Amino acid sequence: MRRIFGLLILVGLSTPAFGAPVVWDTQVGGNGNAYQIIRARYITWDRANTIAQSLTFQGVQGHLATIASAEENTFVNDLRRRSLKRGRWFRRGPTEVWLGGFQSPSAQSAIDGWQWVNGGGNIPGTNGGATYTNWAPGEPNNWGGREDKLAMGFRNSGMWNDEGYVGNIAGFVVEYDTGGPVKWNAVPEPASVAMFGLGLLSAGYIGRRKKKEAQERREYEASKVSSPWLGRFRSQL
Ligand SMILES: [Ca+2]
Ligand SMILES: [Ca+2]
Ligand SMILES: [Ca+2]
Repeated sequence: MRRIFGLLILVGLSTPAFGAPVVWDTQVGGNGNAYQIIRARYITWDRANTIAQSLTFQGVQGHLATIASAEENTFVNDLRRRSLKRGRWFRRGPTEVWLGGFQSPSAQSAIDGWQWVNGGGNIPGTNGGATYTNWAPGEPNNWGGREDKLAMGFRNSGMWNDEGYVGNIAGFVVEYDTGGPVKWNAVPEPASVAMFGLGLLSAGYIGRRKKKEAQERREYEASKVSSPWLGRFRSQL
């Protein structure tokens, strides 16, 4: 069995697929950064982290993606879905991709000690605070006592999972800070009437994104009810 799994790893890693970086355009409320999904089944977080830092786009060094808002999460998750859908075995294959989040080895519980790479600061271990997070219900759960890296794509949703099993991993997300200095959870300060109008527009945009995320969460909850047999496995995710 172990041998078969090893073979699967070799097959998976022998066909890495580097999607082209896609810019999150400031014209549509983005931050100007570029994001790239790299399909590499069963890759470890450490390896993905090293590869991400070795890549450049428009002269800017990459890093595993850091998510500071619901809008950024939606943009990256849409990329993930589009990228993985092209994979022939997607429906049966893993759906999670590594993000640039990890947990300190000295953490005392499942929710403690999470932080972003690239100087992104702490990641709260629970949803609903001032700092954006999108943990799936019940996550992070430190399943098996060995989950200390952050993945997106939990059951093919945009929600996050603390992950430690590469069998669930389809690849990773690289971000390039081509939009300039990183602004963490930046709140726009309207400086003029024009800016105010822009603010109203982006408020509508944010509202739609939040709606979409809420919808996704409802679908997730509904899927739990309609697939009772999944209950046996869900706790392992
Ligand atoms: Ca980011
Ligand atoms: Ca953990
Ligand atoms: Ca978990």
